[in-house]
Amino acid sequence: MVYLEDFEGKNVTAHYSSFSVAAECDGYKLTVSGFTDGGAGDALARHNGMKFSTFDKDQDAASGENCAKKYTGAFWYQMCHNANPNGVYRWGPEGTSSAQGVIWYQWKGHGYSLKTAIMMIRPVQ
Ligand SMILES: [Ca+2]
Repeated sequence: MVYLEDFEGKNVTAHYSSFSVAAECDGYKLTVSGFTDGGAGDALARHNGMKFSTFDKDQDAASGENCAKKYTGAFWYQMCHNANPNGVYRWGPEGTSSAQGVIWYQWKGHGYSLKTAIMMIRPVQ
């Protein structure tokens, strides 16, 4: 479950019935499915099947740029993201530094940095 809060006191969730991360030799590839909307929208769909990228390990789908550097985060970047939970903490509307903050695009767009973003994972029973 992904739990998100904005600076206006609202909170939403996104649930996924399956979430797994592959081994280092597979680039920590993300496999996520079974979305149920709790108001947040499905930002992770775009990231399904992507490897995990950091500023010094570019494994994204964008040739010619480093998404982790460009968006000051580390994530399963594609070209580049609908979610950036490891981005810079920017206290809400971002202005010109769009999409570098704590972003969940399907809820607040690329220009709003969230107050809280928590990803909670538990083993399947
Ligand atoms: Ca790249």
